[in-house]
Amino acid sequence: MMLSFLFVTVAVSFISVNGKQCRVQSGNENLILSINKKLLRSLGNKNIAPNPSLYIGLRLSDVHNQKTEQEYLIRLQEDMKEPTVSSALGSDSQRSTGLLALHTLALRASCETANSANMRKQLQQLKHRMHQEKEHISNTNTPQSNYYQYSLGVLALCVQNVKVDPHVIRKLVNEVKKVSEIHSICIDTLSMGGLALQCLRHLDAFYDEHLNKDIASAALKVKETLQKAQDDNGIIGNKFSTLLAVQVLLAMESEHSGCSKSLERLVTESKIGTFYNPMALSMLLPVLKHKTYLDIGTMDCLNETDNILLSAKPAGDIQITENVLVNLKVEDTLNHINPEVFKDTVNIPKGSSLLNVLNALKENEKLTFETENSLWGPYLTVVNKVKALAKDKTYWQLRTLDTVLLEGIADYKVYHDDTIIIRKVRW
Ligand code: B12
Repeated sequence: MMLSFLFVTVAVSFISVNGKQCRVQSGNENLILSINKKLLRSLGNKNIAPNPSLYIGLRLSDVHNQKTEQEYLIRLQEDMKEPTVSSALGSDSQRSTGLLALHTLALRASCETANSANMRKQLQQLKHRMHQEKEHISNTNTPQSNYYQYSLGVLALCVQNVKVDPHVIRKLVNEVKKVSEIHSICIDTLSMGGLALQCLRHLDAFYDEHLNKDIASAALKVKETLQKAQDDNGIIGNKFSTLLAVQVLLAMESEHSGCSKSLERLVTESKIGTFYNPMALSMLLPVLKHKTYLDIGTMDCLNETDNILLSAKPAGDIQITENVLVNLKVEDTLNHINPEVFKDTVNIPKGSSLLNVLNALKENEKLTFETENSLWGPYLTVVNKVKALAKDKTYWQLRTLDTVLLEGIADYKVYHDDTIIIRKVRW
């Protein structure tokens, strides 16, 4: 009896000591502060719709610039009042499930509680949307949006202790179990599912034993799949999906989670400037602060600091003098008769983005294209009048000769002799 007590004590302390290892090593405080400042500065762009993820990332930090965050919250609230969002393709559409969920999480991160009229309305809307999503899955086998957004919806309700419809949960559990078994999993989607499931584990009083068991085993499956996907350098999927995967490992922190190796890698990548897209920064800052989206539910906004000062923006890049040659091919693989849409070589200043390349061709009246604004930046939707739309489950894939780009048109920087292929494919 005494021996088994001793064993339990030792085992528990081993887990907690090991758990604590998933922390950024000391000496990186200035790096983390500079990331916090970059994210705060990114709020200044008034030309694009406010992004709830950026606000959430900042709220999960332990240091703040209250005025900047407060002003952004006002912009977010104004935006939430808009019933529809305008699309670059000319039609007004309803706000996506993911955006609705992120707005709800942002509102909670501002410490608006579940009883406020504002929040009640938001939660009601989200519950209704999740019902529609669930029906859509029943009828077509896929959500109206995608499983990443479906999971975000569950998460946003769950962190506020709102009972999520068991049928909605069941669909998430099934999907997570299914995708964990297949080879080409989308790590981001699996991670968001894992966060939602981990949150649901704390709401077990709402559900029967059978569902609780399934939630726990699906959450474990996510953790195991992420651990299996982790490479020797700590990358899980790719550099960007590692951001969310680390959140999951942090949220499920336990013995040998592999979390610290990936966290260390994120620190290294941060030092070499891999993460500059505000969306990536908003997912990076919480994990550097050892926080996850699950922590939003317990935020009380009391005794917060207000000590981040934003000095003038640091000087921009050095003047570019050199030019580079870039080959661009546009193909519509779904058009078997005439797949080649466009082909040319462009002479462009070094350091240009793929968007700069497309703009240069547009200015010379060689090519036309359209984009739609998204949380990650401009999303390419139409090239030379050929549309690739979500409703048809097609998209313009950005690739080189042998790899798929890890960034969008505004972020990817072309280099000399680069060959970019923009290919219409199905997803
Ligand atoms: C689902 C998804 C897709 C779907 C979107 C279709 C759909 N309706 O489901 C498909 C397969 C088409 C797709 C395409 C691409 N994706 Co994608 N995608 C995602 C995922 C898993 C979820 C997006 C989402 O629903 N967000 C929630 C909602 C609320 O946000 P949203 O901004 O309104 O969502 C829309 C946009 O994000 C847009 N979108 C999707 N991917 C991308 C990528 C970029 C760069 C941009 C600007 C927009 C965009 O589609 C979303 C749905 O309408 C994210 C993962 C993540 N962590 O965000 C990756 C992610 C955003 N995608 C990524 C990438 C790289 C791409 C591609 C550039 C891949 C490629 N080489 O072609 C292309 C975009 C090309 C283009 N035409 O501009 C990266 C972005 C990393 C970065 N640094 O920019 C992510 C983070 C995945 C990853 N870890 O690598 N994607």
